[in-house]
Order: sequence, then structure tokens, then C-alpha cells
Amino acid sequence: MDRKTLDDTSKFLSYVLRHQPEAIGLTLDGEGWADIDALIAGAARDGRALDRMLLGAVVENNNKKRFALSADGQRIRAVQGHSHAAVAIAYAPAVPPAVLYHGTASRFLDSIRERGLVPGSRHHVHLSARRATALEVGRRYGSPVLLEIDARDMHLAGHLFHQAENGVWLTERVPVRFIREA
Ligand code: HQG
Repeated sequence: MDRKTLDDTSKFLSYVLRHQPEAIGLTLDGEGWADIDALIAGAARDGRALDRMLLGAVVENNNKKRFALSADGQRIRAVQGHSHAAVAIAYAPAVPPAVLYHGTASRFLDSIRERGLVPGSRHHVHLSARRATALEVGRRYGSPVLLEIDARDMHLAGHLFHQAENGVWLTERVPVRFIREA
């Protein structure tokens, strides 16, 4: 399976499994699962040839492990990053490391200093245990800035954290007092 096909399919899956399933007549359940036969049929109507082999290769080889298959192999979901209102994954609460990182773009800083980190269109603020990963995330939107989040203090103050299957840390929002500009 060539890299371009895998990357194109990953982008398509991110779009329909996180944000716009209705674009191909697909439905997601509350845990974000889509029926694989329905996904393949919806994609075919959109002129996109998917099959189980390609989907399996994307799940397996995806650089950020964005997708997972159900135990019975009949369903697929994105493990984090959703904006769709039908999805409300019941992530288990988890104890975060003392410090987590968020990468953003310098043009967002004034607003972040005022409002803290808020999820935007997605369901959570996304945090990483690794500085380099966070910087890469920030680079997508412009000149990257690294923010250090006092996750231990947030946790002690009662804020809930979750960890998606691919390691990304999630929380509802980060108030200004827990953010340090690194
Ligand atoms: C910013 C990728 C102004 C925030 C990554 C970010 C991640 C504010 C943007 C995942 C703000 C939202 C998510 C405030 C936050 N004022 N801007 N008060 N609070 N922001 O894409 O974290 O490759 O929804 O800093 O790896 O960038 O798609 O979130 O810049 O895990 O799998 O608002 O997406 O994963 O942008 O990225 P996003 P994100 P994938």
C-alpha cells in the first residue's frame, strides 16, 4: 500500500469520522463508531474506493494512530479529535503527568492569555506529554508557541483529564492560571 493512498485515506477518514459523517450518508454512534460496510458504501457513492484491506492498513500504519477497529472488526472510529455533536466518547478519567504541553500559534496568544485554552470546534483541548509533538501541532496554524500546562495542579483542583488510545491527553478547558509560556 503506497504512502499517498494511506495519507489520502487518513485525511478522508478524519473528515467523516470526526466531523462530517453526513457528507457520505454515514451515522456515528455516541462512542464515535461507524459501521464499516456503511462507510465503504458511502465512500463508493462519493467516488472513493475503500475496502477492508485499505482500512486495516490505515489503522495499522497511521503515524498518530488516529483510528481504531472494534473487537469484532465490524466498526471503525477516530480515537480523538471529534467535533460532531452525535459523538460523546465516555473516556475514563486518568491522572496526568505533572506537566503537559500544548502547541499553538503566536497569533492566538493574546486570546489565550485572556480566556485560557478552549476547545474551539472540537470537544476537548488537546495536550501532549511531549514538547516536540506539541510544537508540531502548533506549527499547523502559524509560528508555533509551546505552552506548559500545570496538569498536576489542574488535576488537584478537580479538572478531569482523559487519555485517548493514541496517547493524546484531553481536558475540557485550561484556565489561564495553569498555563506557562515556555
Ligand atoms: C487554539 C491534531 C484563541 C488552540 C493534533 C489551537 C491534535 C485558542 C486552536 C489535534 C484558544 C484549535 C487538535 C483561545 C485554544 N483563543 N485560540 N482562547 N484556546 N486556541 O485543531 O490542539 O493530526 O481544534 O491553541 O495532533 O491544534 O488532526 O486543536 O491552535 O491532537 O490527528 O485554537 O489535531 O491531530 O485548533 O489540534 P484544533 P489543536 P490530527
